[in-house]
Amino acid sequence: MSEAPAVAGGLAFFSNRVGAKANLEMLELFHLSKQVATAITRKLPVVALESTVIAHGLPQPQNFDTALRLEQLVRSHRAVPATVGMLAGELRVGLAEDEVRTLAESHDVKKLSTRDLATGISRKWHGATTVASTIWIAHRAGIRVFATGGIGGVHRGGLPDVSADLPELARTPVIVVCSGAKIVLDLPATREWLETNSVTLIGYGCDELPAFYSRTSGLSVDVRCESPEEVADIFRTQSRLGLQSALLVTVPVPEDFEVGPSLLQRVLDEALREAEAKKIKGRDVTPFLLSRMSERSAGATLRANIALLENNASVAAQIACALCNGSYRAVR
Ligand code: PSU
Ligand code: MN
Repeated sequence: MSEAPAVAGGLAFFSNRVGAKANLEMLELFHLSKQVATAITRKLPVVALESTVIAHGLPQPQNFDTALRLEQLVRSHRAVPATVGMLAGELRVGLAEDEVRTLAESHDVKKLSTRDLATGISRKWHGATTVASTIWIAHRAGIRVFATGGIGGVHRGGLPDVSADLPELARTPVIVVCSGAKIVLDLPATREWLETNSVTLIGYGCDELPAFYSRTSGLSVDVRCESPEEVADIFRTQSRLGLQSALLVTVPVPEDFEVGPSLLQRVLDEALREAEAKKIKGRDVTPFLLSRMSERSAGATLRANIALLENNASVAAQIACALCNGSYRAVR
């Protein structure tokens, strides 16, 4: 059974203590699990996790198993996981296992970006939060570290399609751990967007922006870091300067799971062509491309996706610990 979500009284208390940018009326709509509320109040390391990757990014049953595994990995590094999602219109920060299962297995789970949050609450939807809406919520709840697979970005093709993840990254001061932007996107355009909007790009043990299923992109990062402490130090300085953008920490997919360039190019081209022929639009584009690529690569892209999600959750937990005290030294 799920534990009772914490109420706004407690939130008011820690919003003062951690300096979360939120007002009381807003916080009344946040439902934190007891464990997450306690961790935030005590300033323990917390890692926020998104749920769109569970509901729409990965197929069943791997989606549920991966969601639980990410939480376990965060815990194994002595941080508290806070998976974010919406259940019957309640904005939840920290989901119980049965609630993760609902998001993984129900057919009526909406993909909620920031623009959909109010509608979802009003209509009492079940919803999965994207990178954009998850970091919007995490920051206001007082969580400083977030992990995902790949962020959204500028899509390829004629019609301008820019993920809401990008503008949210430009105005939300949290650490976002990912493996770059999804390969289905226009990576040079996405990199330019981040530069124009002053989002610092860290390569975690790498000099090139990782390209999701692939470790290289030919695009440079702003700075290379080798340890959680180095990332924590830059983030602390960024906070002192009052800079409002996210710190994007990009981690390459583990070598054993990288998808080779020729296979990747083939399945990507096929998926893009099919999306165009079927006129897939808006919020359906990313889930469609990811699932087609997995089918056409006999699961190679899916295995890479899961491996990088797990690795990123571990790195994020180590960074969250370093932000709190600093007990990790080496890149993992
Ligand atoms: N990373 C993954 N799989 C995903 C996503 C990210 O490994 O499914 C999701 C994230 O939730 C991200 C969203 O915010 O895709 C971007 O969708 P769009 O391009 O429609 O903004
Ligand atoms: Mn879009």
